[in-house]
Amino acid sequence: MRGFTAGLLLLSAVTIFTAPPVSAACTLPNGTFDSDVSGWSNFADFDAGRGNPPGSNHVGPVPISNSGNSWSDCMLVAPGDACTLEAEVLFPTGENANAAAQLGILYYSDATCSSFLSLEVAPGVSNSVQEVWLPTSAGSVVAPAGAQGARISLNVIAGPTQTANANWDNVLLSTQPVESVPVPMLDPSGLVLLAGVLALGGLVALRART
Ligand SMILES: [Ca+2]
Repeated sequence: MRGFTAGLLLLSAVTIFTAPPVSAACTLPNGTFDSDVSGWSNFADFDAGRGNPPGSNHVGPVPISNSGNSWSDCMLVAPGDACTLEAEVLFPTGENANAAAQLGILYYSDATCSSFLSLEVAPGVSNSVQEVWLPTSAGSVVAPAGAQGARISLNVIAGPTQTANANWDNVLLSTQPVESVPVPMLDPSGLVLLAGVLALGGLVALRART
């Protein structure tokens, strides 16, 4: 019985230490804008006609040579929280070139998102392609040391000659544990085997010389 209990304890310990980290912070309310832009502020403007499927967050018009952001409400995070961040963006027709959009996440050192800490962004998306939903991803984003709050940023950047507009949809923050890059290493038995091969090689070389 003691052995059985010890086994259970060992199994529990193994379960605890091998379970992947699950971040409660990797959830974003209303990233699909099905019926409104609740949970988003600043440039947040609901567009019922556009979307993939219908319903999206229209950001704009952003003034010439400026940038405008729609921000999600402040989310609670903890240092080390790792999530993947992705979305889709569409530039309407009739926009001049030189406008762009960029998905990002802002981290704050407080739970009300008032003290900015750092920013992670996806590569910028050019508006050279219009009326097409373009996927964009910031990949895996990790809350830095000291982070307590975070906001998603749906950014639109206007060029020097015309205001800019873009629609955002399917903003998704999901649990994605950061996988460490495996370092190629030989295990001890491999090292023994390697030592044996080297010794044999040396022996063969010596015999060939004599
Ligand atoms: Ca939608």
